[in-house]
Amino acid sequence: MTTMKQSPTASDAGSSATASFRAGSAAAFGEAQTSTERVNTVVRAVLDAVHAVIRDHQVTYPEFQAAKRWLMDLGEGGEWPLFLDVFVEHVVEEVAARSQQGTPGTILGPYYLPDQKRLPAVAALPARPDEPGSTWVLSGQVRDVDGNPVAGAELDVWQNSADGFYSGFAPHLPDGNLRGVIVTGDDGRFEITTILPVPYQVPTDGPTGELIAAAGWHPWRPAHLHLLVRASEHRTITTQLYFSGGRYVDDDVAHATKAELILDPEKLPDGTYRSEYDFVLERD
Ligand code: MBD
Ligand code: FE
Repeated sequence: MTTMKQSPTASDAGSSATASFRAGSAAAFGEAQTSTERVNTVVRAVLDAVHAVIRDHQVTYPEFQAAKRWLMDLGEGGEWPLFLDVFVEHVVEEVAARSQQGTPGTILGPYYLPDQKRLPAVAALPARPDEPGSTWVLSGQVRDVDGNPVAGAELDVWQNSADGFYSGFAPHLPDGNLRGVIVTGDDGRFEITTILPVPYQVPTDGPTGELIAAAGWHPWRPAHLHLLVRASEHRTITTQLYFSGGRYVDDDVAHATKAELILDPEKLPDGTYRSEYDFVLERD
């Protein structure tokens, strides 16, 4: 047997995120049916913007070659999903949000995995027997825009563990850890027991981390719980919940926080945390 890899690397996360994207797990949004005219318009505008940067900033040949090398590394490291979701997705979401009602959405990110364990309305997320972290119970109700409870709605949730990694993208975590699909009861309610997520650091040992360091930025996202909330005949909400006062909640490298998505959990005498949050779905 070969030795077990202990510390997760950028390439573990990167290649898994690329494989998962190719396998269609991000097809939540579907892929564009596009026209020659649309490609011409949008790609022309992207190229024009790049050309303008080169002119305005007098980009040199060595800088052009460094950019080419870095882009090649980004692909070879499997980090296109990570890079695009951190630095670009928030604007795509901002445009999509203009035509959406109900609970605000935010970015999906690179670490969603479909087909996780289905759980009843009151459930604990799958975790290791000795899962480190502070116990957190998130309860609430899924309603439609008219205030009616939505029975049988699915909350497909995922988060990092206390050491900052996502299962499926780090070899030391069991598959399905801190992931699950909670199904609301007749009253639309749910109660999920898990641990508090922690801030997420973009891997520093890959090309995205190399760029962040080279530019003097920081690689952190605030602690967050990801959710897809879906129900038949309703628009699926892709969102995340954050924690007030938490590190990076006002300085997310991925620019994906929204005031309406920030929780202030109550700490109980036994040291556990509780939050209430209701989701509002619009009809298809
Ligand atoms: C994450 O955990 C994440 O949520 C996003 C959007 C990008 C990188 C890592
Ligand atoms: Fe995340």
